[in-house]
Amino acid sequence: MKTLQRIIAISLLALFCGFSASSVFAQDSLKDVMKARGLTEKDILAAAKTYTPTGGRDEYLAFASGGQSGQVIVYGVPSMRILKYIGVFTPEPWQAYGFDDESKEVLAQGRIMGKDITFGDTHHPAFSETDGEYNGKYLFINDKANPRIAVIDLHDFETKQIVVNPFFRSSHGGAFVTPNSEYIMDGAQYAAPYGDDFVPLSKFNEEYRGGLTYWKFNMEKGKIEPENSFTFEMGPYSQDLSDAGKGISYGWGFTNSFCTERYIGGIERGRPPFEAGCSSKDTDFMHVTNWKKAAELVAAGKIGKKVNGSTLIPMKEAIANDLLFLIPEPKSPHGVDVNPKGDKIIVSGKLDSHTWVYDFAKIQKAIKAKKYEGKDPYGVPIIAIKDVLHKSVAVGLGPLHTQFDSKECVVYTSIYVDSMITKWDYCEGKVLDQLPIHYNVGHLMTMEGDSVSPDGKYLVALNKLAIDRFNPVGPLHPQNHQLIDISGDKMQLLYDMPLPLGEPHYVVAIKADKLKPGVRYKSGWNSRKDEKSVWKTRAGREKTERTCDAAGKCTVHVYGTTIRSHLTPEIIEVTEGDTVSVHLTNLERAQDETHGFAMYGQNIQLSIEPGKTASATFVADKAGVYPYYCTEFCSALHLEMQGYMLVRPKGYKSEGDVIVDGTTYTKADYDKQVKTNIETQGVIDSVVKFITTHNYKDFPIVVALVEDATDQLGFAEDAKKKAADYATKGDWNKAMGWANQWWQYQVKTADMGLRAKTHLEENGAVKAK
Ligand code: K7E
Ligand code: CUA
Repeated sequence: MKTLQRIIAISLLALFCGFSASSVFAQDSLKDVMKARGLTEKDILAAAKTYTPTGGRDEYLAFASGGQSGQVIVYGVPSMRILKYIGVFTPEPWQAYGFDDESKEVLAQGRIMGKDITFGDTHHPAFSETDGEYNGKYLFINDKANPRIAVIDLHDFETKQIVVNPFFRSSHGGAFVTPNSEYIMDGAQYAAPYGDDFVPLSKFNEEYRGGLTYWKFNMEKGKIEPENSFTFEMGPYSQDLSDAGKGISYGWGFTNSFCTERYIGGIERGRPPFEAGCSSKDTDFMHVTNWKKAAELVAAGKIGKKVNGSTLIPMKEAIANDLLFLIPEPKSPHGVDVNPKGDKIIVSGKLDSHTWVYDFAKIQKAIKAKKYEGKDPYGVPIIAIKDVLHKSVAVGLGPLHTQFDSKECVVYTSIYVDSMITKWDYCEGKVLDQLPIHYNVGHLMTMEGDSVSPDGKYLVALNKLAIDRFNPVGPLHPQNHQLIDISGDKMQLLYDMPLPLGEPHYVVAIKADKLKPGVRYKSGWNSRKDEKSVWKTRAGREKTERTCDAAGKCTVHVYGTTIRSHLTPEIIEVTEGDTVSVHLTNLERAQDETHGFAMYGQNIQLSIEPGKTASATFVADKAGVYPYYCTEFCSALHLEMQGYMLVRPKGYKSEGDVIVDGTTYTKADYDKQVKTNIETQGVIDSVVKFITTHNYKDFPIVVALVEDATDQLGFAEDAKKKAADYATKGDWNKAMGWANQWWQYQVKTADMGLRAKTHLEENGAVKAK
């Protein structure tokens, strides 16, 4: 691949040079370029703050919800370069997510009422935390349309688990974590009856319910444990988003809600629509829950009942045990955010130009004194706003979400209607700065902004509309993520990034050096289960097994391997009607040497990263010839990485079926090839000498390359032996074939050796003493 890349790069360069006479690329002074491209000094400054030189890395990695794509989008900050899409609720062919057997099992965990749901409306990603700091281990994200939460392992950026909420019919209010990821908070939005039974809308107030689930997360196992999770039954209000308490509010959770009018629409029946009925009251309710005490009571068997393998805490029990309270909130609120210290809770009302700041100490005081202004229709105590409000600040029209700065008391609130970001001081209650954005911002995000120690530095505005910001691409516009410098007193807009995959509601960013993803799996690894695959196959142990049951149903298991540049086996023979399971183990240890596997007409595609074992199961229901091949351009002879699956008709009688080579070779051909190989070995030896006489062990990249090269050379030895054996027998075709294979391994060794040598030369390696 590298050689080809080089050739391609050179041709591209030639193209550029040929056309560059009138373009900006030929200019060499900054002034000329600015003039040619119409750039101002401010543009250049913004560019300098985001531009990441070739080969450079970003300081932060952002994990954005992929909205309707059901995926997660990973990009760097400040460069805003997209690095990865992670398949979560939706099949993603490149990663073979939803195509290999292993990931199909993960997606199957998200089935609802027996149906495959291959779409997700992802909204809120959240990092796992330790003591309120992002620990870089896991990412959680919800699916609003189908009440599900997924767990993504940040060791390999793969989705490992999906859980379906046992009570809700939607899940807007996930995923928000408690400070040690003890629990993942997940609120319903659309009230519905618990369970699958039909309940008429006339029983809305009595039998429709909202709720808040605390999913138990086991950090060691990296798994959500539904059996240890519990759900608060709540009134049929539209529970919106949540945030967990921290610091002095540790152990508590806050969930805002709207439509506490409990209005049911019916515009077609002449009733006012939802939007009118759900915005009639001046205030809605924030739900305050004591998860720590609830967990203890559930564990002690004092409250809760087991339903669908999980625990439900009926409202009556929550009220009786002081676990659930309500506090009025500004009209039609959206989002709730606890400050890093944990003593203030901030809520904005979409239809109120004010953002309200609550004081946790005052909330505690009211609860202790049992000082309530009344109860809601379900008996939940309501704490009076005047008893707990710290400030109410006019921040702009249509305020939504709030994020925190590294400076104490400083926050940023997204202003939807006014299309701007307001920077303000929630301690003093005064506005500090306002910046227009483009257009209609939803969420916003600061670096590590949900942790107990936000970094400030940058803010990303997740704008709902892009309108005229990018080259037109038809009626469906990309989303616009705008990068804003917040390091100074005044916010400065730096960059517009189009995101064309769905509407990412929220994004979280983590310091890049907190992530330590691997580059290879342990050999023969089932990555989705994170254990050794039962289909692991070693080099030389490839085999095909066919077993039939009493009814005559037959299954063929192919235990295969991949390594540059061949798939083993290269011929698979099965009989029409067989169920075929191809299990491929990637024998590579080298970084970035992924192989793929696709086959004609079977909807099969695998992504087999170094060390991984992946499987594809299908029924070979039609006799015929099915070529298969590697789908990643892994090496110079990648195109030769191929094979045939032959599906014989039932009752097929072999006529000997001897394979005849298209070309016949002689001893002279063989001798010539061996001579080439010996010369190639000379090149390898000189490269090896260069490497080993330098301090290559100080360069981890080179050490890895050397390991890989040694590996390949080991295979070369084996091929060399086979060639010699066939030569002694005078089978020149096989001798020639294995001599060629010996050379192929040499070429791969030389390729890696040269890469290692270049790296040493470019990075100032010195001669070892
Ligand atoms: Cu779009 Cu968080 Cu679902 Cu606000 S939510 S914008
Ligand atoms: Cu392996 Cu292409």
